[in-house]
Amino acid sequence: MFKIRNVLAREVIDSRGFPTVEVELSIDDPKHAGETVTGRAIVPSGASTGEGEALELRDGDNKRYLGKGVLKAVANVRDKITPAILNREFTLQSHLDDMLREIDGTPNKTKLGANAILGVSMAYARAVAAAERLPTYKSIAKTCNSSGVTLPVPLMNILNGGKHADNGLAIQEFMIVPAGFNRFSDALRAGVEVFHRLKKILSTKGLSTAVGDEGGFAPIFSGASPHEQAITAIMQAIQDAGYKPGTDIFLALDCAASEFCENGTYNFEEKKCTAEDMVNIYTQWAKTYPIVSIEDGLAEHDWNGWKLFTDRAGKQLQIVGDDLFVTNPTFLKKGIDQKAGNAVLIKLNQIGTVTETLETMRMGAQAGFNSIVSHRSGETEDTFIAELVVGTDAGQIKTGSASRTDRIAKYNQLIRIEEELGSRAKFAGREIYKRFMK
Ligand code: 2PG
Ligand code: MG
Repeated sequence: MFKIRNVLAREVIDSRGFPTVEVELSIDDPKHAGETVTGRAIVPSGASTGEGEALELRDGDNKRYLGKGVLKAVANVRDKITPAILNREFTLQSHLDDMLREIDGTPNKTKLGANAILGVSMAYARAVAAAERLPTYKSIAKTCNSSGVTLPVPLMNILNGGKHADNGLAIQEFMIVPAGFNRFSDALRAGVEVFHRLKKILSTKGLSTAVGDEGGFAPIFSGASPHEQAITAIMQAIQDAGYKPGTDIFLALDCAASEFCENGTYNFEEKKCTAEDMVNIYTQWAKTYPIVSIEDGLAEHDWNGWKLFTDRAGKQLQIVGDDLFVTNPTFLKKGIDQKAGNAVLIKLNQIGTVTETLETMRMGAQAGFNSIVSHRSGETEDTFIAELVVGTDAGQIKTGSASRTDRIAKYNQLIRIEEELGSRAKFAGREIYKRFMK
């Protein structure tokens, strides 16, 4: 039983310079009567958001932060949530989260805002961990009955396009997947080395080495097939760093295809493409390059396209639903039933509570779907997702490139966790993709 003693919310700034919600929540310290322990959390924010995501409440007051202030969400924590939970006792995370959902009362958290609700939910998880004298990942592992010792394969977005850059690439994320290592820290080192090699390659070609929202480079490739130019530059970088593509390091894409799909037609490299054209492009690439995972290859309403892609390539590729599932059990169930996708991207703020996030992951696991715990393009120093990915043994994390502290903070926390776990730490490694590698 944890009694809530204090809740504080404030407006802070994220990695894109936009406001977001931070919450501090204190509960009674079970070890010292009369004292409290506090958990703190900051909510992230997306740019290529799925339509089905829970509401991110913004003020719309153009006199402050171009309308993007979150004072309404902060006020909702202070005036609506706090009075309902203060001095109440909760045994489980789900009890608090159920109550938060009840106070809101809408399916998409439109009354209070998912940013208000999630801030409280994550801060509570952290406070409970503090009360239990456990690191947050261990406390999460207790909540979901997992071993909590699996370090994830990092999906590192070293080349940015789409809505996260200004370079004309339709595809949003070109990721390296250093899965062929024995330890997380070795995988991360390899990924970072490839990032530096890529920088050299791009600057030798006279291309920009400025970075996009997630810390990956955002060069403008001119001429035909800019996407394949991006992929071959990365392949070269892997080799230059002394690693073997397809053995040590694999590739992954997040196409974020909803962003370049208009009325069922995909605007791709100056052509109008059907879903089948896109599936053909992806499967061709997957034959040529060591791609293990493709996220949002089709748009969020294109269920037929998703089914076609999964039918054609679901045995060779991890096919990840982000905008399609929005971490929501209802959409994920539809995907499982219709055989659309075989993996789910997990973003806490798409659904708005820790409990519902865990529920989506559990549902995915039961159906044989992989889960990839993910950052948002607008991030902060908060490292909750590093704790979540280890605590749930999910095995994969997508948290950006090898630059920008908002991304690196998560990797550094994973380094600390790996060290703390010592010989108990297991790196998820190639095992995660084994079923796609026959
Ligand atoms: C995505 C994410 C994170 P955003 O599409 O997967 O990389 O981007 O947060 O902008 O939705
Ligand atoms: Mg995505």
